[in-house]
This record gives sequence, C-alpha cells and structure tokens, in this order.
Amino acid sequence: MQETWRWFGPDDVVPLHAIRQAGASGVVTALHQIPYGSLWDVEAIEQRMAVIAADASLALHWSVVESLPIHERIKLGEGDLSGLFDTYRQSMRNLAACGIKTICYNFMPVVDWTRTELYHPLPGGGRALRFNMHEFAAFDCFMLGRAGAETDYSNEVLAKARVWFDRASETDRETLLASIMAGLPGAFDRYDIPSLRLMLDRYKDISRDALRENLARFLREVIPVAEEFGIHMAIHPDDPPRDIMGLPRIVSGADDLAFITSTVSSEANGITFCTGSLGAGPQNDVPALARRFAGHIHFVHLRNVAKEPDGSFMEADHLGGDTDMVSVVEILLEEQKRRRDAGKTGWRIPFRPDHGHELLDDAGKRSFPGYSAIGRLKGLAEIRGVMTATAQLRGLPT
Ligand code: DNO
Repeated sequence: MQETWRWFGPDDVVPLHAIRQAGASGVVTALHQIPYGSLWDVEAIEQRMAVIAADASLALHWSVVESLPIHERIKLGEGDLSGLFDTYRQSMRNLAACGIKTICYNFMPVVDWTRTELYHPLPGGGRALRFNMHEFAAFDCFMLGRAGAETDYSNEVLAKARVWFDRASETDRETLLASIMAGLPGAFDRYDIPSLRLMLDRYKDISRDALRENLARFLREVIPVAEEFGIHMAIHPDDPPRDIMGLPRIVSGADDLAFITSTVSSEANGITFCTGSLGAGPQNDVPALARRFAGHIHFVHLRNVAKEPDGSFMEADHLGGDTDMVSVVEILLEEQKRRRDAGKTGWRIPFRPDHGHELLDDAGKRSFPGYSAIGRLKGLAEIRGVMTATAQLRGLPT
C-alpha cells in the first residue's frame, strides 16, 4: 500500500521532513485557507505542490486531497446550487490537471469528527483523544439546550451529564465547546453556541432520507466529471458513526455505504475506509465492512478505538482497541492483489496512519489534535510491520 501522511500545510508544526523520516512518501493535504464553496484554482494547487516538492531529496508528492469540502448549502439542499456544483467540479478538474486524482470528502452536517476531550492522559505521560458520552450529553442538553435532546440519551448518561454540568466551571464548558469544534480544519469560524443553534435550526426539516437525497444529488452532479478525468472520489465515514445533536448522519455503517455505492454505480464513486470512525460504532464489524466494500475503497485511514458500553470511546493504540487491524490489513492487501492481477494501473491503495497519541517530545508542540509526529510515526511503523509480515506470509504484494 502507498504510505501517506496528513500534512496541514505550511502552518503545520510537523514539517515535511518528518514525513520522510517516518517513511511515508505520499502527502495528504488540502488548501485549508480556501473557504468552503470557493474555487481551488490551478495556481493555488501548483503553489502547494511546489512547497511539497521543494526539497527534492525528500521525494514527497501530493497524493490525496483531504478534504475538498462540501458547502453546507449542498448538504442542506438549500436554494440554487448550480454555482456551487460548478465550482466543485471545476476544483476537481483543476486537481486532475495537476495530477491529483484521489479526493476525500465527507457529508457530515455542521461538524466534522467530534471528541469531548483532546488531551486525555495516558499511563506514562502521553495523551489521547476521547469521546465521553456524558460530556457530549451535557453539551447537547444543558449548554446547547436543544429541545428534546434528553430523549437521545440513557438515564444513566443523563444523570452523569447533570453531575458534570453542575460541577463544571466556565472554563470547563469553554474547553468542552472548543474540543467539540476542533474537528473542523481550515478556513472556518468555529461555531459558538448561538451560531451553532442557528445552524442546527437550518437542519430542522432535514430528515435522514432528505439528507441521503442531497448526497445522491451531489454524487449525480460530480461523479460524471470524476469519471471523465479519472478521479477517485472517496467519501469519509461519520465520526462518531451516529446521529448527533439531532442531525442525521448517513455515512455510518453497512446500509449507508451500500446506498452510497449503489446510488451512482461507478468506480469513481468510492469510499475512504476509516477504521477508527467506523470502529466507534457498535453496529459495525470493521473487517466485514472492509471485505464487503473492498472494491470501492480508494483511500484508507488506519487507527483503532476502544468502545465503552455507554457509547464513549477512546482512541487506542493502532493495533490495540476493538478492531482487528491484522484482518483489515489482510483484506486490503488481497484487494490490491486483485486490482494488480486485473491489470489496473495505480493498484496500490493509499493509506495513512490516522490520529496518533501525543507521545514523548510531541508534548507542547501544538500540533493539530490527533496529528502529532511521534504518535503517528509509531502507528505507521506498527502498521507497516503488520503489512510486511502479512504480505510475506500470504504471498501478497505490498
Ligand atoms: C479526522 C479526519 C476527518 C476527515 C474528514 C474528511 O481526523 O479523518 O476530519 O479529514 O472528515 O472529509
């Protein structure tokens, strides 16, 4: 598989040479400075490519876009969308013209990945991302005060949420809001409580089916262009894979992936197989999903989570946690072999170690939450070990 590494651009405190030292060659990045819904022009794309290629000794190249974001109005199906679709398609063409043909995106309404704790202490001194169901409930029910929110949580979770909220200081509440908003990268103003309420209000009439239809419409609008230019679109699953804050989420499990891949049936219409996002859902058997949707996987995020009965979860070591990573890797290597044997060019699937713990000298570096250097380097090294061993034992190409 092609080893890649997410890099947030020149502001990322983890520099390009760290990617080379970690052993990856593909860079996963986005033009985060460009607001959602605006054009990625060739000049801006080339500028970023030049930065990545500036030190030729690193031998890095921009291999995957993560993400080409979808404007909220497309998710809402609000108003005349022709201009937004035109712009999205033009950004795709521009990327293809520059040779970048794998595009990751998501269809999560309002927020992206969501955690309640960005710095949960680990034994021995590292830190990890966590999702505490009671804190999320406290946010939803008592800070946001969303009507009817209580019905989404068990009595036990609500009781714990109440205790948390009553004890929380103003700073605790601000930290919780900031943690929940931390998943939105890029040129985006983080929501505060009033603006979040307004945004949720815009979604009040959007049912699961309506949101699905809006995604289907998006696919019908962009997949033909992807086909024409040899682009692989790769939708990222919801994280966590469940409805949140009353918002429907439609990329959370097997039925959703089946809907997406069948609604516009095309090789260009694929998925980002994120073991961490899918793995946080008790409904998901991650290796079974990998097997079922293998043919649609264009990009892979490998990480692991340990789930708890109340819906909370913790980001675990890449080979720890609930997902059998060895099985997933084996399935992906088999899929690659199938593609190679079928004579496909570009049969190697790009993957990246997703999220890492903050370890050792990562502390105090102010890297993006989940995107520390050493934590990810450890994850990548472990996964590379599994891949090498599996490939050798099973006679599969890496
Ligand atoms: C989290 C990431 C996501 C992902 C987007 C893709 O760390 O995996 O933020 O980039 O959801 O659109």
